[in-house]
Amino acid sequence: MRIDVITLFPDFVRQCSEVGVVGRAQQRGLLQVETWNPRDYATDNYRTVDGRTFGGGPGMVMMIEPLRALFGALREASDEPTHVVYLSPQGARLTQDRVRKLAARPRVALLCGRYEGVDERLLAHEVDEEISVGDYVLSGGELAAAVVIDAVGRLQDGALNDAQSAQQDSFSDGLLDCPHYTRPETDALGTVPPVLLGGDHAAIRRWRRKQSLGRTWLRRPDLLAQCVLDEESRALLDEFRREHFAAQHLEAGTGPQD
Ligand code: 4GX
Repeated sequence: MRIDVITLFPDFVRQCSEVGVVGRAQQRGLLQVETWNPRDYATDNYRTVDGRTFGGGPGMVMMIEPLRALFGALREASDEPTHVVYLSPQGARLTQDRVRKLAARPRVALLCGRYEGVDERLLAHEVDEEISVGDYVLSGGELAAAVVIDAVGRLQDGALNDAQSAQQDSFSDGLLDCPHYTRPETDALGTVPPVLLGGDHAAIRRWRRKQSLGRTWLRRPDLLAQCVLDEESRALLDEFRREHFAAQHLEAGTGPQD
């Protein structure tokens, strides 16, 4: 897959995508990240890319002309159609579902806005999808683009090894991840749940599933509401809830009848 990033800060975006799993995916030729700087397509001596906002008020807006020329060059340079994404808080929330759909495309372009954003006419003409990484305001689209590159890059075939397999991710089944432990077995901070030390793989699978369900119930009831649970899952979640309430009552020094 190829990702083209349109940004006034190409070095920053490139550096973000060169580390870890996604950096390795690039080295292995599974992912190609290229940057395009609107400043290179400005035509005046000052290489202007922004203008004052019509209607008054503070802030600057990224102008049509450099971006029109840039998109012309970008589309000229690609043999396949490019799916263009604009990163902004007005977009649809990025979910693992959207990540999967983007990851399946051969070419995606990420448009990073600075200042107050991009002239709306350019957006209407060039952008296929507007995405937000969350309900907060960044100072530009670059970090949001880096989030998309990371989440999409690690899903490319061959990017993850077996241990990291995307099958094991939280969200792959719509639930949060279970807790994880490593050596030592006993520590001043506590002991590892005994079931994980026993080698009963069916019991371990059930424990992990139960923790995933329970944590999702406690922390993200909105996600749980989206899940269709089979009979085993419902039983495991019931078990988790009963244990959770029992532990709460112990903590409060009261019984369920109080
Ligand atoms: N998820 N930002 C875009 C420029 C901007 C300003 C106003 C449209 C209107 C963001 C996010 C995000 C900051 C990127 C503002 N665009 N992007 N930028 N949250 O906060 O994606």
